[in-house]
This record gives sequence, structure tokens and C-alpha cells, in this order.
Amino acid sequence: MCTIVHISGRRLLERAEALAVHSELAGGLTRTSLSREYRGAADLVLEWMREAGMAARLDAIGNVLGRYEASTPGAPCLLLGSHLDTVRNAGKYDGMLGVLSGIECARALNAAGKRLPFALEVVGFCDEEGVRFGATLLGSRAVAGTFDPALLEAKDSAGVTLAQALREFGLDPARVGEAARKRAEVLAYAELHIEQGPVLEAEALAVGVVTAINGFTRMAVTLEGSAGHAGTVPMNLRRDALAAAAECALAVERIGSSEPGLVATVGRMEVLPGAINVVPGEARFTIDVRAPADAQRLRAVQSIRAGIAAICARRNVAARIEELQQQGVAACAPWLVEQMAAALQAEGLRDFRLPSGAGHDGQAIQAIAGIGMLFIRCEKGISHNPAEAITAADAEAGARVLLRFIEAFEPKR
Ligand code: HGY
Ligand code: MN
Ligand code: MN
Repeated sequence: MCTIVHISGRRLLERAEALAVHSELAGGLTRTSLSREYRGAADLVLEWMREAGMAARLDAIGNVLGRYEASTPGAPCLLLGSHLDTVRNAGKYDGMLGVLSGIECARALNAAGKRLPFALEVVGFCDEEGVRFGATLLGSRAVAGTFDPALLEAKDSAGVTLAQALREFGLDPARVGEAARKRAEVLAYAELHIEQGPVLEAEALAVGVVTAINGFTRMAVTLEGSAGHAGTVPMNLRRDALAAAAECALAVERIGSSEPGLVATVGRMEVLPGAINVVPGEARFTIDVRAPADAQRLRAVQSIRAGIAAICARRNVAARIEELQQQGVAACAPWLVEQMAAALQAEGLRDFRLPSGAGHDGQAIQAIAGIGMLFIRCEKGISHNPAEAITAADAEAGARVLLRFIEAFEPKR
């Protein structure tokens, strides 16, 4: 029986809406890892996985894992997935669409009574965005066996450690290592994701194949000046941490704008003590640097460090720069790119390939398997924003291409 007729873009969008209800933010979508809202979304995904004929469970770090068994039980799997956590005031499709599309493909196979020579597994990663604990790719690093146990002591804004959050979620932090999968169990990893950029829309294309995922460096900067009376400290005697941070932010923007493909962002800034009549004594801010080439990114990071040092020396402000995390460029496996391109053409779509400026869980999973990604057009390229939008037709096209890729999948010899 034909499987692809069972793919429904309307159902994908309805389920994304249902997931968006599980939010910490009234009137918007924020869902951080291992939160009560994450539990609500995970329960819904477990239910949909089981309805699709999958065995479904939470793994040792709280990822949601479904398995559609192979014709030979216990066979290695083709792993599909994306993340179930969101940024603050997020869109509804970043991450979610990849998990829902994977379930949609399993559901179609099950409806047609079709089994494959390999298992199909779908994973909803618990923390890709790194919003709650500052470190990203937590769920996928656990699956890849590269999770750093020191992160169990990372704290959220309420001072709750990751270890405590795992315990409150009903998991044992000492057993996070059990989430790790062996290379032999995973034939490949394939992720469908919204593009989060304007290229597919400009090409009038619904779906594209990803060639590589840009690398990133995340840093936290603390500037120590002197708090003082806003009315009495003369301007030339101030050590104003906020003014120094503002100049640093402009330096980050200037360096980020200096080369094609390079981007650099100050995404968060806190100022202390934060009173209208006090010269700020301390400023803390984050820096996110991305580039399609690691040498380019590392050069930019050095320039930013030097720029901050020069600004702070001139202003007599102390600077502390902590590198939170870095991840190199993750190239998609050429043999998967070709099979995804073939699936695109089987669906009557043009073979179009593009890099990803955004980070994805494949950057972690590449440690145990070849990675491939499909991008879906999103309206005006908007993402990490409640205005993030896709059409049911594009969602359906993406899931159809994913299913064609799955049914034609040839493991690498
Ligand atoms: O930051 C990123 O690129 C991804 O959304 N975590
Ligand atoms: Mn994101
Ligand atoms: Mn994402």
C-alpha cells in the first residue's frame, strides 16, 4: 500500500499548535528544558508516537524517543529528530517541525502496514537552545555520548542546577550516560527543520537540502567598573560599566559585519545595580559568533577579545570573558546529501542546496553518525520570533520528501 498519501501538512500544523500550548509565557511560547511545560509537550509527543505504531519512552536525560521497529526486530536505526525546547517568545516550528515530521513518516509507514529493513527512530531532544542552563545541545550530546558531566552543576536563573532539574523531572543525574547510543546502532541522522532564513523563499522553493551547519562560539562577558552617584561623580572620573559594555556591543557588531558569512551578536545584557540614579558598576553580556569556516570564526573571536580589552583599558574597567561553548562547522555527509537531493527530485522539486547559519542537534550527533538535513521555507525567513510562519503545503512537501528519503534510504556501505 502507498505510504505517502498518509502525510498531512494540516495535521503537522495542528500538532505544532497543540505543542505551543505548553508554554511558560502567557500569550507566547517559551518552553525550556525539563520544565513543567516541557513535561506537557513530552507527554503529547509520546502519545503521538504510540499512535503512530512506535514504542516510545523518555531517555536518561529527558529526550523523547520513539522507535518504529524494523522488519527484523533489533536492527540498527535511521534516526530522525529535532528539539522540543524553544527560545524565549519563540515561534511554533523551530525544532517542533522536525519531531512532528518524523512521527508523521512513521505514522504513514504504519498506516500502510510497511516495515523497513532498518528501524525508524524519532527523537525530540530536551535542550538544543541552551536557554535554561546556558549550554546548548545537551540532549543530543547525551545521545552522542559527549555530554560533559560538569554541566550537571550548571544553574538556571533561579539557581536550580541541571542535576536538580533532572531529579525533579523524575530522572537520576548519575545515569545521564545511559542515553548514549553506539555508532553501530545508528545508520544515519536526518533532521527536517525550518530554514530560519530567507533563501528558500527567495528561490520560490518549499524544500532544500542542507550542505553544512555553521560553527559557533558562545561567550559570557562581565565588566567591572565603579558604581557611583549619578548626580555627583564627574563624567571624566567615572568607570561606567554600561557605557563600556555599549561600546563593546558596537565593536562586536562592527567585527561581525566585517566579512561575508560572519555574524556576531550580543543577545543578552544585564546592568547592575540597575537604578536610575546610580552609575552602573557592573555589566554582563553574551556574545554569539558564527561563521561557515572555523578559521574565520576564530579570527573574529580574537578580534572581539582584543577590542573589548582595548575599550576597557581606555575606560579603566575590568573585563572577564568566559568562553561558554564552541562547536566547529558540521558538514552534512555527502552520501546523505545526495540521497536527500534524490528524494527532492522524486517529489518533483528542484535540487537546491544551502548551508545553515543556525545551529542544530546534528552538530552533536555527527560524533556517532553521518548527518543530513532538509530545510523548509519559512515566511520572510523569520525565526526565534512569534511571527515564525510556514504553510501546511510546505510542511506537507517537506514531510513527503523526508518519507521518500526514508523509503529509498541506502545505509553507507
Ligand atoms: O542558536 C541556534 O542557532 C539554534 O537555534 N540553537
Ligand atoms: Mn532555535
Ligand atoms: Mn532549531
